[in-house]
Amino acid sequence: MHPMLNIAVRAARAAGNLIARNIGQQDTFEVATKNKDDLVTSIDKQCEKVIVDTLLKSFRDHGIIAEEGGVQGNPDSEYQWIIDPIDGTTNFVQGIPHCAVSIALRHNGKTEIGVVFDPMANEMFTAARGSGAFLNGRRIRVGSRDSLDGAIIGTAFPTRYRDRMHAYLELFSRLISNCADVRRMGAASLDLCYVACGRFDGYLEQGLKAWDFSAGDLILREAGGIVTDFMGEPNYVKSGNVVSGNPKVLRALLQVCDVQNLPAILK
Ligand code: 2AM
Ligand code: CA
Ligand code: CA
Ligand code: CA
Repeated sequence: MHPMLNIAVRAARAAGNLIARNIGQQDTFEVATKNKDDLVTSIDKQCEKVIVDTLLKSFRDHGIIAEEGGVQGNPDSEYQWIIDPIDGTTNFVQGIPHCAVSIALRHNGKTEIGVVFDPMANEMFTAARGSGAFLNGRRIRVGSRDSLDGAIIGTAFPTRYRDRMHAYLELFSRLISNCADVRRMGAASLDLCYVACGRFDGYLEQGLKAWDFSAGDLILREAGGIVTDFMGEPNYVKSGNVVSGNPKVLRALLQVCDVQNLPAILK
């Protein structure tokens, strides 16, 4: 295994143990609200610390961009780790066993390593660029569906950007009339991994941050998937607006998005 991937996996497991021991135990941790509906708990911070400590112990000169603690380590390094200590904090607080640790490594801006660990399912999704994607050490691939017929599509409401809700719901209405059904699971990193291993046929969500999608994005692309923004362009890295699937499902989802008539607010 890629030596840096190995250490990222170790960091993800350490944080995952903390998640598994505390999930839903609201009397054992503190919950604060960052901004409306965006929760952070003392366990998010503990998870982030164990990840950052593990990475910086091995890679003293690397930089860190983490959801809760922001920029740490060396901000000028070619190597930057992007960390979401608990993706799906709302699920974690509520005791809904669907959340993950997400760790990605960018080298000169390009994602080289991705790790997404679901401690409740004990599922470790990993990828190193050019070497394929794996679930608990077994190679994974996107599904083979060639249209939205029968397709299960992951999505989420744009709770970060409530002003987009109306436009999103119109798109959602077109989506649900064109596929078999949708799932709204609440952890973006796992949504991407579920497409990567064929559990979902596609996934779309608006307004993600780098720590939500960076690891899952690499895992999905290494599994044969494609990720674009709602226009079919690679600009999702900046906008955080993500549409994904195997190449055929992606094309069908972009048709549902209807680029020509896509409301400006969703671009
Ligand atoms: P988080 O738990 O790390 O904040 C759910 O659709 C996804 O969006 C999760 O990955 C979650 O990540 C994030 N999320 C959900 N609600 C959010 C909110 N109000 N503000 C910011 N991020 C949110
Ligand atoms: Ca959050
Ligand atoms: Ca997140
Ligand atoms: Ca988080």
